[in-house]
Amino acid sequence: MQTIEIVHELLELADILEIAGANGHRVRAFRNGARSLESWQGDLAGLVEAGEVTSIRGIGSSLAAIIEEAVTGGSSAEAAEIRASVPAELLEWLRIPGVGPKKVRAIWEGLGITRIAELEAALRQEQVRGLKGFGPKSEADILAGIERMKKFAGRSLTHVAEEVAARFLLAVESAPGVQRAAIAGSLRRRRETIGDVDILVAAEDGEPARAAFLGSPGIESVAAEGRKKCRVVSSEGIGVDLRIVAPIEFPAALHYFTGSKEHNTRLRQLAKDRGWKLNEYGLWRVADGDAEDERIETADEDAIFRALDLAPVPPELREDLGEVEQGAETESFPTLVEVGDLRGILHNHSTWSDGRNSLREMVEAARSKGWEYYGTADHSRTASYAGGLSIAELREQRAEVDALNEEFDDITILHGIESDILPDGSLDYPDEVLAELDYVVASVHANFSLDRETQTARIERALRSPFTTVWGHPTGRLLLRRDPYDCDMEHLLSVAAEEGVIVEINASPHRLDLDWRWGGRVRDLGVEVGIHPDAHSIAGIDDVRHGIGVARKAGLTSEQVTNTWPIERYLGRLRARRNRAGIS
Ligand code: DGT
Ligand code: CA
Ligand code: CA
Ligand code: ZN
Repeated sequence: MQTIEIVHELLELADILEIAGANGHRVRAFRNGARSLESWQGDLAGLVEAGEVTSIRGIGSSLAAIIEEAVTGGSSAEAAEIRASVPAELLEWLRIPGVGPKKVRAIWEGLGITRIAELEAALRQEQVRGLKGFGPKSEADILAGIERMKKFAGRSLTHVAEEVAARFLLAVESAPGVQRAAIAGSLRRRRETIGDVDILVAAEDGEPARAAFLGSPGIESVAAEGRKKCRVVSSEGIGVDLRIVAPIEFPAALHYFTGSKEHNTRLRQLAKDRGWKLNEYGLWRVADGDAEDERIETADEDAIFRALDLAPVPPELREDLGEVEQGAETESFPTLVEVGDLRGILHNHSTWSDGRNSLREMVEAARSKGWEYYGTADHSRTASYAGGLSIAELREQRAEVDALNEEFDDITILHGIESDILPDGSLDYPDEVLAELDYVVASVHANFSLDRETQTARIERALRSPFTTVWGHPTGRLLLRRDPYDCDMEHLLSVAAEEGVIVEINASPHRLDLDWRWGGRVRDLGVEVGIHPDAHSIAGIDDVRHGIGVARKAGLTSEQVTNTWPIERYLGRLRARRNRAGIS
């Protein structure tokens, strides 16, 4: 097992212990151990060999034994004993949003049920509200959680699907005879969640590609192993489809398997209107009677669009949300923003609040990418659970920012804060403190369930503050976990436009928020957008690529994305926002 897998194992054991009613010390020891193992950087296998696992802070001898067994591939007696202490079905309850080990224990103990179906029945029969700590509201919440879990069942976050896709692509790409290999489906369209991964291969002889695919590492089970069609389930639990086509079929197949289904239907109709036929094998002139249809040569996907008198549609836009009409009216689509366009990143965390790397390490990482500016925005004081900064700490941090700016002449560090939007819509520090900062990301982190009107008014107030530069993760959704809060987005986007507030595309794969579906509104209003990684570690910085996917899906060019701008223009943008409000 890799370190990260061991971390997950320890966290799961902690959950099981808590469900089993183990004492709090022991549960905490597992959680703390997992956390310190996660942040520990070194050669774990070497440490195990030397018998020095307990030298990691927070790892005692009992945890060390579990880790040692996990590293060497064995299974520890203690882990097995913990697992045996509760029915395994109970662990599935933890996938219900809003249900943690404490609730699982209480319901299991109170009603003696173990399966989710039984839980659902108990909730509907109002048996749970009688248990201590529960009421009609929590019953309704858990039921809603189960509904959501069902709705999301079988979908995965993009960063996980991406990793799986890369592994299988690598396996088939180098197989003998493979001329082209590509990722298609929702992943190529950069959807925010992925049902399954689709991989397409062009080869005259598909056998080597097929063998390479089925021999790829990380396969849980094989669902189909046909000559041209294979399907496996990866060890991450994600379905992976492989289609093998002849090289001449590749462009049409790539178009077909990229989808969306709705987009395909529109194009098939356009072909039909001309007496043609478009399918996964090609574009055809339909012949009369028994004669064979005649293939219309299309060297690549673009040629298919051109043949149908459409400008080639970028994959991200293929959702039948106006792209077919647009393609018919224009010669070419605007060039969508790319990762290489970025000149800086904003909204990042450091060890000053809940980040895992120091501010200096984060800045060094941004420098090494060649970016011109880096904006730090740790949590504000109300977010005490995330180590939010007091006024004194904010000023100390300013000193570090100044020193780093002094030290580096190839990158500008901007001092910001991610200010909680308080329940009444005010920001988290007095004006004179906010005025000391270079920028403010205003975000909702609590009070998600206000009614629509109150929530809208609350956020509007924050957007109208002259100190608010950026509206952070605007809808508040957590993909596959939490729906957006109820508010009038349409109105709030117009407020952002009016006030000159930058609307964030939060690139964390758990958020991808602003939702790309607001792209049309954003473009109509001329709202400016910032693609921000919300990085909590150096590795998190690379999440910007997911944000780029969202921005492309929203149809945005680099011009509308503020952090593609040169530093002077960006600083001018920050100044203009403040000047308008008469703050210097
Ligand atoms: P997913 O996997 O749910 O995230 O979404 P997709 O879009 O990847 O869907 P998937 O994997 O079922 O199929 C991949 C593409 O294949 C899909 O986007 C369009 C094409 N396709 C699949 N089934 C049909 C169909 O019945 N009709 C048409 N026109 N296209 C289809
Ligand atoms: Ca798919
Ligand atoms: Ca599929
Ligand atoms: Zn946040």
